[in-house]
Amino acid sequence: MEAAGSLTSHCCFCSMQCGMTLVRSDPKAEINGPAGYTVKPSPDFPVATGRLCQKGLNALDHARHPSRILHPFRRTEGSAGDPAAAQGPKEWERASWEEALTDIAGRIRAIQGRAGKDAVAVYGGGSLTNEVCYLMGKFTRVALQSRYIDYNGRYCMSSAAAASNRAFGLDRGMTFPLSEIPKAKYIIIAGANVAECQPTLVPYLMEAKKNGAILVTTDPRNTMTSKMADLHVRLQPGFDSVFVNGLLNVLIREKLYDARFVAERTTGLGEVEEAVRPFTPERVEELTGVLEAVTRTIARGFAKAETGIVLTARGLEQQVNGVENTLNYINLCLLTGKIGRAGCGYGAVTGQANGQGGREHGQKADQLPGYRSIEDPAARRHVAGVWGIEPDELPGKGVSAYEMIQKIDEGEIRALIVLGSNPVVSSPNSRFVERALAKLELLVVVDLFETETASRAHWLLPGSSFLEGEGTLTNLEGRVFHRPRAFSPPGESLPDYEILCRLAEKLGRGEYFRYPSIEAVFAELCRASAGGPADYSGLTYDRLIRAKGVHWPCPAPEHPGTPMLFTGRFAHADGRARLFGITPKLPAEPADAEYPYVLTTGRLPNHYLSGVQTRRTEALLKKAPVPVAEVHPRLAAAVGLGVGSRIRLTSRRDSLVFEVKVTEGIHPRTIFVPFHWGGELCINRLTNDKLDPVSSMPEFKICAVKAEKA
Ligand SMILES: Nc1nc2c(c(=O)[nH]1)N[C@H]1C(S)=C(S)[C@@H](COP(=O)(O)OP(=O)(O)OC[C@H]3O[C@@H](n4cnc5c(=O)[nH]c(N)nc54)[C@H](O)[C@@H]3O)O[C@H]1N2
Ligand SMILES: Nc1nc2c(c(=O)[nH]1)N[C@H]1C(S)=C(S)[C@@H](COP(=O)(O)OP(=O)(O)OC[C@H]3O[C@@H](n4cnc5c(=O)[nH]c(N)nc54)[C@H](O)[C@@H]3O)O[C@H]1N2
Ligand code: SF4
Ligand SMILES: [Mo]
Repeated sequence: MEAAGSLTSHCCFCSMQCGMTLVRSDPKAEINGPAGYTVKPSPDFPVATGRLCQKGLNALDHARHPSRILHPFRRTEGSAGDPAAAQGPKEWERASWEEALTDIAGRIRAIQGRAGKDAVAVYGGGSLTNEVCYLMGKFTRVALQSRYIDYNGRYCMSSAAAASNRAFGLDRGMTFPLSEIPKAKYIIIAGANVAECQPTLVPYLMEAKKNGAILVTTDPRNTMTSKMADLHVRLQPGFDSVFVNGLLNVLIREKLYDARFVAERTTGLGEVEEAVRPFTPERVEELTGVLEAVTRTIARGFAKAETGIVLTARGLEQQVNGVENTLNYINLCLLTGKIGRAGCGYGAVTGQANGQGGREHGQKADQLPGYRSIEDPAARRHVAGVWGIEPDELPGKGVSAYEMIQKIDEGEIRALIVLGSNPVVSSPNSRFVERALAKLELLVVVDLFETETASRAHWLLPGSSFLEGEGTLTNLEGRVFHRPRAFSPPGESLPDYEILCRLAEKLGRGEYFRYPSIEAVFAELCRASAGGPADYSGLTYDRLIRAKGVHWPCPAPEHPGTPMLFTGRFAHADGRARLFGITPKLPAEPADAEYPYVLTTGRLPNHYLSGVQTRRTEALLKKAPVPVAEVHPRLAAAVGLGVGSRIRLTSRRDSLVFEVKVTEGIHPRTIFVPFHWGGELCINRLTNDKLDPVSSMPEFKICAVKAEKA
């Protein structure tokens, strides 16, 4: 039970979704607002067992920041000197909700009248609740009747999702609950920096190590995660599939794989044997520099360990070969029979608060709620039935997030609603994105702040923070849980769901969006998901609150939920998992004589994504006020960097200058820059926008650059 005067919530940042208690530390402060509250870890929520990282401890600060947008604002280029404009950011004019929604709906109808329904698109996010994600999809298909919706999870989980769907027939990031980690005797963490990105997962790894587990990491850099490892494999970006083929080669040549499991529960062994034949550990050493003894040791160790887990994240997934890289790591689990039993499994470590649920309920271009395909006639009938429309009225599938931006550039999409993302900072080749968005006839951004994307909008609408919207989220282990509302939205800001429903009303489609409460939205989501892969139909708020979360699938009220997947069968029709033989391919833009270095990008422990929230949090910003490029001493010497020098990085798209940190802990020809800043510090101005052909994931982790002393 909470102490009197305290409230319960969950951190808004990563996929661990640690529980937090908000303690009223200033008795004089207003009760209905975060001003007088302090964050404490909540021991009640089982996942993080009473821990919060720096970001969680400071999570109230952005929500109560003075720059929060508290009213609808309309862009008024010529309104300087207008007294109304003084109340908001420059060039913005404050408006009422009535004016805002009436104008937006009128413009949408005019654009659709001229250019067709698909001229209006929606761009969502993975930090939103399941209920809001669900409504984003329903709003697009039913209120706008457009095919174009996608979300920032395309830049995040799409390669891992596609790989899991291919291999297992189902995508739930982790196939096991976190509580299995301490039972694993061998853990491989590939392209994942969990110690900096999911810090409260570390105690599970420490527990496993205490129980005798061996921990292996692969990364081009030394990170806080690799520092925990028994063996760290320093790979140049783009070489994971070569290295994994080396491991698989040893497993097969030395007959170390689990022949019975492979025969009974998988198909495709022959394909793998074929693909990995050339990749002897000696050959892998020539290609990657990883000593052949290291490859052999890891292959043998993992195969012989009684239990084992493989975790991957964006390091190898955010590449044009991201799906294949991921499939190869999944091969390791399948060949060794390490899945579907205690202490075993594969996990793609989900990133955002609701990165998992965000991709299950219809925000993806080709999906309906419950992780159903929008091209499956039975799924269309079911969901149309729940929504009270004819299946024919449902649009077909749209395109991925970055491809929507390309369609804006080409003029096919003319209006965009962004809710819960900052694509001007987080998209690859972001200069192109800036130019494309400038072509829009209507850009509506629903956010807490005037972000780099919002500053280009025609309308900026004040949405709700994590403290103000009740709903459910699904964490990295597939646990669906309830997050209560702590405070009412400040000023005139509204819960996101209400904004969508009110806009639907203005568009003349209100009859489909009248809910007595947010709980009613969840009940409808559960019905829509019934019978789908991500089946939530056995869940209710009451049950989630009592049980502190339930793992999906949960198809009936009496069903206990499914913490461990694939115990008896995989989700393909024949019950078997698929092995895939992977022939490693080059990245889209390998280093060459003109652009001799590889730029890779990623995260810092104290910032979050496009930085909108954490750059507004003083305690976090002061630890990393600007992005710093990490370079190897040899590269620094080759470029002629001295103490205090800055580095100019130039890709085929743009050129920017950064502060430098020289460190032995990075691959000598690789440069790392974090992506949490906008404008002249936005590393995505340099990144490559080539997409994985299956997942449409951009290649954030590899592009070729020149480096010079600035
Ligand atoms: N502090 C913090 N935590 C976060 C976030 C944040 O912004 N800040 N974001 C959240 C989100 S949305 C996500 S998706 C997750 C992301 O979590 P991660 O994927 O763990 O984070 P990244 O830093 O993007 O990439 C992980 C590592 O991949 C390495 N890498 C680069 N190229 C390669 C390669 O070719 N092979 C291999 N093996 N490794 C490579 C990088 O050096 C980096 O250390 O974190 C979540 N947690
Ligand atoms: N170079 C490079 N680029 C990357 C990556 C990388 O590793 N390298 N990683 C990619 C990944 S994994 C991800 S997930 C994306 C994420 O990139 P973005 O989608 O841009 O992520 P955020 O910065 O979280 O943007 C979320 C926005 O929504 C707002 N917001 C937060 N909560 C709410 C809410 O409840 N309601 C409303 N209305 N608004 C809210 C925030 O203020 C913020 O402006 O970036 C991708 N871009
Ligand atoms: S580990 Fe993730 S969810 Fe937990 S406090 Fe840190 S950022 Fe928040
Ligand atoms: Mo992400």
